Amino acid sequence: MYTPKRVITLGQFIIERQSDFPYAKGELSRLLRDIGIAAKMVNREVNKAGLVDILGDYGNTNVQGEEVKKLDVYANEQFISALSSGGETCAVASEENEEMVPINSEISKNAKYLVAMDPLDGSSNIDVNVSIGTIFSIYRRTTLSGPSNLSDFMQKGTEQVAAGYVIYGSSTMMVYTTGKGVNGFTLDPSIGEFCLSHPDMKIPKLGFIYSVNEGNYAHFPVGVKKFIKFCQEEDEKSKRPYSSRYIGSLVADFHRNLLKGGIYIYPATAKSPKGKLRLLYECNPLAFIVEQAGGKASDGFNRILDIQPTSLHQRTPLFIGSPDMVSKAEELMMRFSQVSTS
Ligand code: AHM
Ligand code: MG
Repeated sequence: MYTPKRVITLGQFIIERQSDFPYAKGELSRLLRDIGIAAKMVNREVNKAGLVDILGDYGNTNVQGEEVKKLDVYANEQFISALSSGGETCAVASEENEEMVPINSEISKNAKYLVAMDPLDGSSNIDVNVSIGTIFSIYRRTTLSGPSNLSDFMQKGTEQVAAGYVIYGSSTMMVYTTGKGVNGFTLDPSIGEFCLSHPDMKIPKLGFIYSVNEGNYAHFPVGVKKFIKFCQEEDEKSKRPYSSRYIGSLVADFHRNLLKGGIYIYPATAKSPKGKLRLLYECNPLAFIVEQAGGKASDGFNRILDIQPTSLHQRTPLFIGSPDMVSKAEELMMRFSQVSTS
C-alpha cells in the first residue's frame, strides 16, 4: 500500500519540539517562527536581485517611483521589523547597526530574548548570483528588568539558546539548533513553507575539503600555511591532497562543509590581525551549530564558544568544520605559534 511521505513544515516542527525547551512557554517557538517569516520576505527580494536593471538599481528609484533599497539594508529592516512585531525580542545586535537596537514596542515590554544577526552575509556576492545567507543567534537577556543594555549581549557563545542560518542558494534553506541537534528545512516555493529536508544533521568526522582565501597566503600565520601545505600533500592513505573550495560567502562555504565534511578558515592576517569575521553574529552561531552536528569551532587555539565578548562587533579568527580537520589545524597553530615567518 502506498503511504504518502509526511511533510513536516518548520512551523509544525517548532511546535512539536517546543517541550525540548527548559522554559517552554512558546516564546522561543514564536521567535523562530518570526525569523522564518522574515527569511521568506528576504528570499523573495534576493530572487529579484537580477532584475535590478529592469526594476531599477539599488539606491535609485524603481518604475513605481519607490526607492530600491540595497538588499542588505532591506534584509536588516525586514528582520528587525519581524522581531519587533513578534513581541519576544527585547534587543537586536546587527552587522548593519553600529549600536545595539532596543525594541521598545508595547508588545515587547516583557520580552526575554536578544537576537544577534548578520542579516545578509556575503553581500559582495549578491550582484553576481552567488549564494548568500542570514546568520542569527538567540540569547536570554541577563538583566532582569527595564530596558535591555549592552551587557546583555556580552555573553559567551555557550549561553546561546538557539542559532541558525538561512542560505539563499540554488534552493533556500533554514538550518537551526536549539541545543538538541541540528535540523535543516528547504523552502518549497510552491507552498511558501520551509519543509524538513535534513533531519538531525551530522558533519563527517573527517572531510576532504579546505576553504580559505589563499590570496591572503603571504599574510597568514605559519600554522595556517603549514596546514594548507598539509592539505595539498600527496598521501594516498589519508586521501590527500584535499580539494580547495572557497565561495567567499561564509554561510555557503559552511553549509557545504557541514554536509560533505571539510574545514573553513578565516585566520588573523597582517591586514586583519584579529581576523575578519564577527564573534557575536557570524562565528558563535555557526560554532553552536557545528558542535551540535558533531564538529568543532576554534580561533586556532581556543573554543569559539568560550570566548568572552567585550564588544558588539568584536572579530575573531575562525577555524570551523569537521572535528579531525580543526584539531589538526589547531595542532599546527600551536606548534608554530612562536614562528613569525615561514
Ligand atoms: P561581510 O559580512 O562583509 O559579507 O563579510 C563576511 C564575508 C564572509 O561571508 C566570507 O566568508 C568572507 O567575508 C570573505 O572574505 P574575503 O573576501 O576576505 O575572503
Ligand atoms: Mg557578514
